[in-house]
Amino acid sequence: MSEVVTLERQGAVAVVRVNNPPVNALGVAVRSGLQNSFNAAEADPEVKAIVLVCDGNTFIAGADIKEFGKPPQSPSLPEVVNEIEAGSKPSIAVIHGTALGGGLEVALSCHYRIARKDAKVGLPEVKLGLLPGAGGTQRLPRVVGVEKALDMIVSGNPIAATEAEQLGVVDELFEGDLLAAGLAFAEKLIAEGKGPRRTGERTDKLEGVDNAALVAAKRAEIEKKTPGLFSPQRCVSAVEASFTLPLAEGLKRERELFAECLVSPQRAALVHAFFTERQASKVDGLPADTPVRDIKSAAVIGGGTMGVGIAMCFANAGIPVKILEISEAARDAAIQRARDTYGMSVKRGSLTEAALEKRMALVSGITDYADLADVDVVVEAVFEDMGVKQKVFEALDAHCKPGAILASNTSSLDLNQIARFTKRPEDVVGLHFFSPANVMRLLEVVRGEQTSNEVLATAMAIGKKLKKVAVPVGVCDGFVGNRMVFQYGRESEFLLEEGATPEQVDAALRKFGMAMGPFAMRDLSGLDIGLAIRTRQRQTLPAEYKLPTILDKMAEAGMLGQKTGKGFYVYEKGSRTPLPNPELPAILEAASKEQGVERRTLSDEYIIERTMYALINEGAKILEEGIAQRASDIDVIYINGYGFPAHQGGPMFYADAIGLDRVYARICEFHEQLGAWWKPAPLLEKLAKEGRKFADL
Ligand code: 3H9
Repeated sequence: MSEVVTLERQGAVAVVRVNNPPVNALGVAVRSGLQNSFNAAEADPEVKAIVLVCDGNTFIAGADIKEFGKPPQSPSLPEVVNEIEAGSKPSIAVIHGTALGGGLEVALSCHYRIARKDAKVGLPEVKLGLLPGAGGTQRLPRVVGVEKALDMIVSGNPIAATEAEQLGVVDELFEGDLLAAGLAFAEKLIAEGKGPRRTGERTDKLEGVDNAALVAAKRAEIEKKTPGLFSPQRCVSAVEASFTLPLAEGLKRERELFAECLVSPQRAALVHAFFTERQASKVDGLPADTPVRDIKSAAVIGGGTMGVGIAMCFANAGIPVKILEISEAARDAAIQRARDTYGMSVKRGSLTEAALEKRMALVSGITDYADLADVDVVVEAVFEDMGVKQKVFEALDAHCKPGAILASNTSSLDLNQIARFTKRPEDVVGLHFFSPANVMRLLEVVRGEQTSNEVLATAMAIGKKLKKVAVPVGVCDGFVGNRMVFQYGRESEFLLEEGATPEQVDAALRKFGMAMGPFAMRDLSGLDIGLAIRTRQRQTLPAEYKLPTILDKMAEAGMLGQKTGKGFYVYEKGSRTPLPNPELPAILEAASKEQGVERRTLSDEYIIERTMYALINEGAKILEEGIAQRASDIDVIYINGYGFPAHQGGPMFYADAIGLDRVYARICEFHEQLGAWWKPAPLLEKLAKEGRKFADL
C-alpha cells in the first residue's frame, strides 16, 4: 500500500489517513492509496465504519494540479469516489483546513461529513478554467439544491464550516482533535445502526424547484459578467445534468465537459497563473536559511491616500502601525481617513463595527520622528520628489533603531540614491504598493544594489504577512509594472491620435479580458497624474521618441477625469458611469492634425496588437536587464496589479502562446512603420530566431 495513504483499525472503525504534504493533493499515489484502503476496509469483516482523516494543515485541497495536461494515470478520481460512495459500510470524512475541489468531491462521496469549526469547503475548479470533474456538479446540487450549487461552483468561492453545516454539506462541527472527533462520530453511527447514506441516491433537493429557470438566470448572469470565460457556462451545463439526467449519465456528461475545459487554452493560462504566483515569492540566489527579522510594529511616513492604505494593510495583519504627518491637523485627518475607509467596509457589510474598532486600535498618529525609535519597519509614502525623500530618509536614519527596515514606496525614483541618504543602505528596500494599497494584492519588493539578503527576505515575509502577492524586482525607472504600463498607455494614446475612440479602445481591451480599458482607468486615476514625468521625458528623450500629446491637452483644458466630472468620458454628478464626452472628437481631430496623422479606421485586433506587443517588447527588455527574475514574475505583476486577465496568463505567457516568431515579426513591422519606440528587444529577437519561448529561460 502507498505510504501517502495508510489504513489502521481502531476497534470496529477503519481509519484511512492521507499524508501527502503540502496540501494532500490527489496525485496518483493518493488516488490508488484511497482505493486500496477503502477496498481493504470494505473486505475486513471486523470493520463497521470507515473514517477518512488527513495529516498536516488541511484536508485534501483538490486534484494534483501538476498532473493536468499530462497523460492520465489510473485509477481516475471519478472511479475512486464512485467506489467510496458505493461502499456498504458508513464512511465519514473528517474535514479540517480546506476541503477543496477533488477534496470536497471525495468528502461528498463519503456517507457523512464532519468539519472542524474553522474549516472551509468549496469547489474552486472554475478559477483554474475547469469544472468539478469527480462528481461535484452532480452531488453538490443533491445536497444543497441547484441554486446554491450553481453559486458555489460558478464563483469557485469556498464557504465557512458554519454555513456548510447550515446547508447540510457537513453533518456536525467539532473543535479539537480530528481523529477523536471522527471516531466518536463513527461509534455513534455504529451504535445507532446507521448504514451508508449515499449522496448520489438523493433527489429531494432537486425536486419542487424551477431548476431550469435558475440555470437560465445563471447563464444570463455569466454572459453579462464574464462573457469571455470558457469554463463557467460549462459548469452550468454540468449542474443542469444533475436534474435532467440520472446520476450515471450526469456523471458522464460532467466528464465530457471537464475534458473540454482540460484542453482549453484558458485552463493552461489559469494554472500557469496559479503556480507562478507561488513561484514569484521565491527569490533566486537567496539562501533558504537567510534569517528573517521579527516585525512586530510598523510606521508609515505620510498620511495621504497611499500612506493610509499602507497603514491599513499592517493593521489588517494585526501589526500596530504609526502614521507620521507634519502637523497635528494632517495627522488627525490621516487617522480619520483610515476610520472612514474602514467605515465604508462596514457599510458594505464586509467588516463588523467591532473589527473596525479592533483595527483602529492598532493605528496611531504621530508628528515627531523621535516616536519612531522603537518600530521594526518604516514605509515612506511621501511626495515623489527626491529632495523630500532625502529629508525623510535622513530623519529615519537619525531616529530609527539599528536593524529597523527603512522602506520606500517610491514608484519611479532611484532607490539606490534614496538608500545613500542613510548610513545603512543595506537596510533600505522598496515596498511599492499599488493604489488603493489596502485593496490591491500586488507588492513590488525593490531590491537596491546594497539591500542585504536579510532585509530582502524580511521584506518578502512582510508581503506574505500582509497577504500581498510580493514579487522581487530590481531598480529602474518605474520598476516592472509602471515601466511596462507606460508603453501600453503611450500606444493607447497614439491609437486615439490615429483614428480610434476611447470607447473603441476600452471595449477592445475589455473584450480581451482587461478589468478596465486604459481610458476609463486614466479617468479614474486622473489625467494630471504623470504630467511631471511626461514633461521630464520630453526634455530628456532623444528626438526620435515622440510622445502623444492628447493627455496634456485635456489636462490643460481642465479635463482631469472623474475628479472633474470630465475626461475621456463625462460623468454625471455622483456617478461613475462613463458617458461619451461630446467635446472629445474635436480635440482628437486637432491632435491628429498636429501630429500630421490622417485619421483612419482601426480594427480591434490591431488595437490589441499595438497595446499588448508594446507590453511584451518592454517585458523582454526588463528580463534581459535582470529587473525581473523570470518572465512569469512579470505575468504575476500584470495580473495582480494591472487587471490583466488571468485566463490569458499574463503578457509573457500570452506572447509564448502566440509564438515569439510571430510577435517578433509584427514588432519589426511596427518598428518600420511607427519608429523608435518599437525597436525590438534583443532578447525577443534571439528567442524568436531560436524558436524558443520566454518560459524556456
Ligand atoms: C480539482 O480538484 C479537479 C477535480 O474536480 C477533478 C479531477 C478529476 N495541486 O497556496 P499555497 C501547492 S482542481 C498541487 O502557498 P496556502 C502550491 O503550489 C484543484 N499543488 O498554501 C504550493 O507549492 P510550493 C482544486 C498544490 O496555505 C504549496 O502547495 N483545488 C495544490 O496559502 C502550498 O500552497 C484548488 O484549486 C494542488 N491542488 O493555501 C486548490 N494546491 O510550496 C488550490 C496547492 O512548491 N490550492 N499546491 O510553492 C489552494 O487554494 C491553496 O493552495 C490552499 C493552501 C488554500 C489549499
